[in-house]
Formats: sequence, C-alpha cells, structure tokens
Amino acid sequence: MINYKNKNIVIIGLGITGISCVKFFLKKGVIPKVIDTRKYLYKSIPSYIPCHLGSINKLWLFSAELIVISPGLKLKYSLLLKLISLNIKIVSDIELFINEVNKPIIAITGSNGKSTVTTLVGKIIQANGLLVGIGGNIGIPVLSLLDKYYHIYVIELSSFQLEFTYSLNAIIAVITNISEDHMDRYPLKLIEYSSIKYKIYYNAKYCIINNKYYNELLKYNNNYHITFGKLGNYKIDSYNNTNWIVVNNNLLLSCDKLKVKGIHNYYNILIALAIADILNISRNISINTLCSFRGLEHRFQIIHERNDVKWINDSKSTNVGSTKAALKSIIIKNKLHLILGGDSKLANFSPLLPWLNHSNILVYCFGKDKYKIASLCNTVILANTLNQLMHIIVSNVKRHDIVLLSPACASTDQFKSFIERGVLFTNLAKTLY
Ligand code: UMA
Ligand code: ADP
Repeated sequence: MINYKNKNIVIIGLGITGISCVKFFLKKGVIPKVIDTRKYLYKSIPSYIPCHLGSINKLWLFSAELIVISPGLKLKYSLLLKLISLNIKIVSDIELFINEVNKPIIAITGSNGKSTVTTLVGKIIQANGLLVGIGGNIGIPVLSLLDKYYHIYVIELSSFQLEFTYSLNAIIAVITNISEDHMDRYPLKLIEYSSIKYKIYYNAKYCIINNKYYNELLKYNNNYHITFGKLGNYKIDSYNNTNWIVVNNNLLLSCDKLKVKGIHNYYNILIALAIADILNISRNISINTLCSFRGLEHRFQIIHERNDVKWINDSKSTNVGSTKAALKSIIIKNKLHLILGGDSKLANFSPLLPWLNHSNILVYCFGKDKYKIASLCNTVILANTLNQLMHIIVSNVKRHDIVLLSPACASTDQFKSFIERGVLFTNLAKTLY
C-alpha cells in the first residue's frame, strides 16, 4: 500500500471514476483537488474540497505530486510531456486499486465482448462459492470494490484505463479481440490502440489470447499461454453440422445447448471456460453456468416478436467490429432492416460494405455521422433521429423480416448512453408495432 498522506493530489474528471477517487483519498485522510472541464457538476462533493471547473487548471497540475486521470479524459500531448518531464506521476484509478489489493485479479480487455466475458467469469466464480468483486469499465469503479471483502477480482479494462496503468500483475489476463475503436483518441490509429491493449499482459501469470494474435503476444509476455478461436486450445469446431466447444481436441459441449447465439458469443464462452479451468473450477459448475446465461441486455437481444417480425436490440454495438459480428450471426429469410448511426469516433465503415449493399438488407442511418455511413451505400434511408427512423421502419416491415439496431457508433451525440438508446428502440418497437 502507498502512503498518500500530505501529498498534493489532483483528480481530473468528476464522473463515477473521479467521485470514487475522491472517496478513496478522503478515507486515506488526504484532501485532493479536483478539476472538471465542464462548467457544472452533476454529482456533489464536500465543499471543503478545492474544485476547479470549466477548464484544465495547469498551475494545479504543475504543482501536483500525483495526478489521477479519469478514463474519458485526454490531456493535450504537449501538456502530458511537460508533466512527465517534471516527474509528476499520472495514474488511472486502476493503478490506485492495484496498489491496494493483495487478492488475485483477473483482467479482461478487448474491443468487444469485455462485459459479457467479465459477467460470465463473475457468475462462474460466484457459483463456485467465492466472493468475487466485479468492476472497472463495466460500470463499477474499481475503487468502490475496496469497501467490501472479496476473495478474487474480475476487472474489465478499457484502453483508456490501461493508458495510465503500470503495475498490473493479473493472475489471468485476456484480450477478447482487437478491431478498430476510439480512433478519434489515437493519432497512430490501430497500432497505438492495440499496443495499449497488450499492456494487460505485462507480468500476467496466465495469458489467454485469440490464436490469431499469438505471435504478437510473445513480444509482451512469455509466461503460460492459452489460445482460443478458430484454432487453439479452446476452439469452436463444426461436427455433424453443429458447432461444438472443443478443448484440447476433445468435443466438450454442443453450442445448441447454449442460450446465447452467434460465433462471437461462442468465443466469449471459450474464454470464460478457459479462465474457469485455470482456476480449477469443476466443469459441472462452469458448464451449468455457461448454459444458463441468456446474455446481457442491449447486446444482440431479441426484444420483440410479432407477426413473424423479430426486433433485435444491439445498442451496445458501438464500433464496426461488433456490428459485423451481429450481421454474421443473422440468417436473413426475407429482409433485414439495419439501423446504423451516432458518433463514429472516426471509424472506417468499409468492413461493413458487403452488408451495406446487400440486396436483402435495407440500411437506415441517423445521428451525427449518418452521411458518412450513407456515402458507402447505394440506397439508404436517412433521418435525424432514431424515433423518426422507427416510424419509417414500421411502415416498411413485412412477415419474416428482422429489424436490427446495431449502430456501430457511440450513442453520445443524441443519448446519455447506449442504454438510453436501447430502451428507446425497445419501447418504440413494442408500441409502434
Ligand atoms: N470530463 C472532463 N473533460 C473531458 C471529458 C470528461 O472534465 O474532456 C469530465 C466530465 O465532465 C465528467 C467526467 O469527466 O464529469 C467523466 O469522466 P469519464 O468520461 O472518465 O467517465 P466516468 O463517469 O468516470 O466513467 C468511466 C468510463 N467512461 C469512459 O471511459 C468514457 C466508464 O466506461 C466506466 O464504466 C467507468 O469509468 C467506471 O470504470 C464507459 C465507456 O463508455 C461505459 N467506456 C468506453 C467504452 O466502453 O467504449 C471506453
Ligand atoms: P464490451 O464490454 O467490450 O463493449 P459487450 O459484451 O458489452 O462488450 O458487447 C458489446 C458489443 O459487442 C455487443 O454488440 C455484442 O453483441 C458484441 N460482442 C460481444 N462479444 C463479442 C465478440 N467476442 N466479438 C465481437 N463482438 C462481440
């Protein structure tokens, strides 16, 4: 544990991470300073805490001994270099957390599937009778986990959180997959983004990796490796026209027994199983838990079915990779009505081209980047809002059609979060159709 007493500490960002950091330092007997570039705070903090709103207070930063930066914040590169040259330490809340706990940490990152895998692993460990602290990017700031006793932690990490994390020494580290996301944050694009993701493997005892990135992993860690994917220790293989979970070349479980569907979800199941096996959890417990899992809300979820029309809410699809996964999982009997749009975060939509110009797919675009996506389509229906599009879609759908909201974009241009977007889609589907 680090002694923070009498240290000059500045927290930047006062969302749920910043608030958890304030509470953490107050418990340590230290009063931090806080900065938020918004003019008003949504959450209140004690009035004796010095608070600077509306801009970055550089004087505070230059006189700090420790800066804790919230994941959603990006400091200008020149400012960052100046702070580093002055030997001022900049850390994430994850770094603070790692320095406090002495129980094993399972660390999970990736472009897609993090929350699903984190939840699955948490459920399996719970079913095995251990107290498991689940947190991180999934929506529970890790420092809030310090309030209770846990035997083990399962932590979901975003690339933003990994940027300022240095001391991770997970017992098990996983990258679910890597595809473009957050390209508006990384000037060096995919190279920069993926090298930050690979930080999760530093000092990890067991590394779980998609077989296709195996060689890349060896640059970061030479400890025990387990591979999954089309090939690998844990793989999905077709047998008698059915997909099977295969472990070390033994058929273990038919994917027909799972409630979640789609190859991408089967990969998530492989990862969770591999983690459970490393923890020596009995196969009975893992398989029962995996088979009963119905998936998380807003992730490729059928939310309404009427007159043989299926409505699928995949609002958590905030990048091209997850929309591609959704499209690969759908068998189109008649027409697919695909809703895309929002803030693309400078994404390249060309991997979706085969679906954007498919004779059985009608593409609908809304939100900030609707024209960017539309420019790749031969035919497209445009509207400003999801609400407007849904009114058009209900008049277009016919028997055996599917309507899929899988926007491939962040929701923040028009909604508070992907949850608000998914709830609106669900309510409109149920009330309009
Ligand atoms: N802020 C500024 N200046 C800025 C940007 C933000 O001052 O330029 C302030 C805002 O005014 C606000 C605060 O910072 O008061 C918000 O901080 P934040 O954006 O870091 O968000 P938190 O509420 O602390 O939530 C963060 C994660 N948010 C982001 O990474 C953007 C949450 O992930 C995470 O669940 C939470 O910490 C707990 O660990 C969300 C997310 O969208 C779900 N993650 C991205 C993703 O999954 O793609 C990475
Ligand atoms: P994350 O926490 O990484 O955002 P989630 O489990 O919340 O991941 O899922 C986000 C989106 O990614 C959803 O649209 C979901 O259907 C899709 N998804 C889940 N697992 C995978 C995967 N292994 N590969 C590609 N897409 C996935």
